[in-house]
Formats: sequence, C-alpha cells, structure tokens
Amino acid sequence: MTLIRRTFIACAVGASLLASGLASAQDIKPHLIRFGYGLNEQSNQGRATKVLAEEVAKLSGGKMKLRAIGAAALGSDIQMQQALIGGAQEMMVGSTATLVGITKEMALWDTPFLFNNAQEADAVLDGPLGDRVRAKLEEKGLVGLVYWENGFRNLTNSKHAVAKLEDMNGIKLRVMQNNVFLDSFKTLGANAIPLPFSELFSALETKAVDGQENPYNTILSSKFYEIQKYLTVTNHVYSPWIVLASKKWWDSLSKDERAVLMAAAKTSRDFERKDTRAEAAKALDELKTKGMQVTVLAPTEAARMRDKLTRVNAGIAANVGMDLWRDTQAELARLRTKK
Ligand code: KDG
Repeated sequence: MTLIRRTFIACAVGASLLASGLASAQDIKPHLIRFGYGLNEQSNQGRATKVLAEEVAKLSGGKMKLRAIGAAALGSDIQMQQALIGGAQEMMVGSTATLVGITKEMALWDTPFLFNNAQEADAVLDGPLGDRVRAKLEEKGLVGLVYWENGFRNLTNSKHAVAKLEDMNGIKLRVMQNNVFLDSFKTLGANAIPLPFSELFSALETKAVDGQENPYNTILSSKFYEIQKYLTVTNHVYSPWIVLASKKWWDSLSKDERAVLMAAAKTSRDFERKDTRAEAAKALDELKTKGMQVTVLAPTEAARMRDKLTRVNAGIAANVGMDLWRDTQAELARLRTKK
C-alpha cells in the first residue's frame, strides 16, 4: 500500500474518531435547535446553514438536530436577536450591522473600506479583535460562535447608472437598520431609508425605494437583477454575518454539547467562506447576463466616494471606543507590512 494511501486512510480514521469521539461523549442529550436566517435556502447563507446542520448531527451522533428556517420566516435579524435573548429561539445567523443596537462595538465592522480584502477580514475577525467584539455580546444575552462572510457590498438601483458622486443625489436607497449605513449614504447624497432585509424585494418592486447595496451573492440569490437595472461596483464595505446562540439556552448546555456546536460552527464557517467566494467570483458576469448594466467607478470618482464615506469614521471610533479603534488600525497596519 502506498504512503499516500496509508496517510489518506489514517486521516479518514482520525476524522471519524473525532466525530465518534464527540458523539460518544456521555453528556449529549437530544436537542431540536431552531436556526433562523434571512436569505433563501438556495443562497450562500442557506447552503452554509445546511452544512452546519449536517455537522451538528454528525458530531452529536444524531442527538442534536438543527432545524434550518430561512427566508426570515422567524422574523428579521432584529426580531430573531430579541427571540434569542428571550430564550424563545435557540440560534440564528444574521448581519453584524443589525446588532449595533445591542452591542455598539459591532459598528466597527461597518467602517467603510476597513478591510482591503477577504484575507484581512479573516485574520481580524478570527483573531483577538474579532473575539473581543464577539465577547461583548454575552452581557446582552447572546453568544457569538463564528463569523461567516456576507461579502463586499455593491450598489444597485432602478433609476440610472451611478458613475459619479452626483448621480447618488435623490436616489431613495434602502440601507440596513444601522446608523453608520444611514449616515454614510446620506453623506453621499442619497435619501437613505432603513428597512429589514425581509421587506427589501417588495420595496424595490413597488419602487418604495430605488436602490440598495449588498454583495453580488445576495443580488443574485435574491433575484434583485429582475428589478434593478444598474449595478455600480463600489466594494464600499466588507460585511460579516455572525452565527449566534441564545445565552439563556447556551448556558443550559453541557460542555460536550457546546463543543459539538463550536466544532460544527467552525466547519460551517470554513465552508461558507469558500463557497461564498467561489460564487462571488462568477456572480458579476452572471448578473451581466441577467441584464444588469454594470458601472465600474473611475479611480477619481471612487476616491471622491471613499473620501465622503470615510467621514463617518470619526463617529465610529468614538462609538466603539478609541482603544478598540486604535487596536484595529494597528492590527491592519501590521497585517499590511507583514511579508
Ligand atoms: O438575514 C438577512 C441578513 O443577513 C441581512 O443582514 C443581509 O446584508 C444584508 C442586508 O442588506 O440586510
């Protein structure tokens, strides 16, 4: 038998031992976990939730079952967050941006152009700074397990191409329910209107709003291309999602049950980022074939937009705390000089 084959078998046995090791742990009772999310089942968010459910079942020997409930059937991000805090729902995944009313430090991740690329985002979110912000949730009744990738956000609208700052004037732009997004897009000259994601498609369809901003993946999976003619590539902010548990419920679990959930969450995170990035790489071409007119900003216009958007940074720094702000800037500088 070749060395490669022997190694492969050893890894496979190791993996199954890990799985059975957790599953054979004594202290795992049957659980039915209601897991809510806002996008549809076919989206990157839905696909990663499926992987999470499979991992939880595998690692618990089938004792812990995660019931995935998508398309905001359990409510908007904000409504689900309240249900977790009250103990009426066990888990969810949603945007960090919709958490700022509960944990102000989450606004750090709303900072326009904070991350230059996904590698920086992974390093910060999965490192001490991401942990520090996640830990702030616990005093408010939530447990943040892992960050998933929503992605770099881009602008769509149904009125006209946005090729320069002045083209934003008067556009009724839906934003997430979050003051940084509200202030950012008002600064750009848009008429910013906060709405939950669950109301977005109908608001666009009825022209209650003219436009919105989301990663390509969401524009594709939510079929916004059917009602949005114009897409402008801005990549104005990297948006994380975060997998959350009710702390009331989490505190009732055994160490083994929490170990199962954390191990499954990390596997789902790694799958989700890979899957989201693969989809995003092809999404722009797909959106063009669906009929969207894509505008890539000229460098001078991108610089003007960036200058306007980053005017909110001083307010974010004051809101999240200067220590956290400075530590984040220092970590990004370190990552950017690291060879
Ligand atoms: O449940 C939907 C949320 O994940 C939401 O945050 C998606 O980016 C989003 C938006 O624009 O609301």
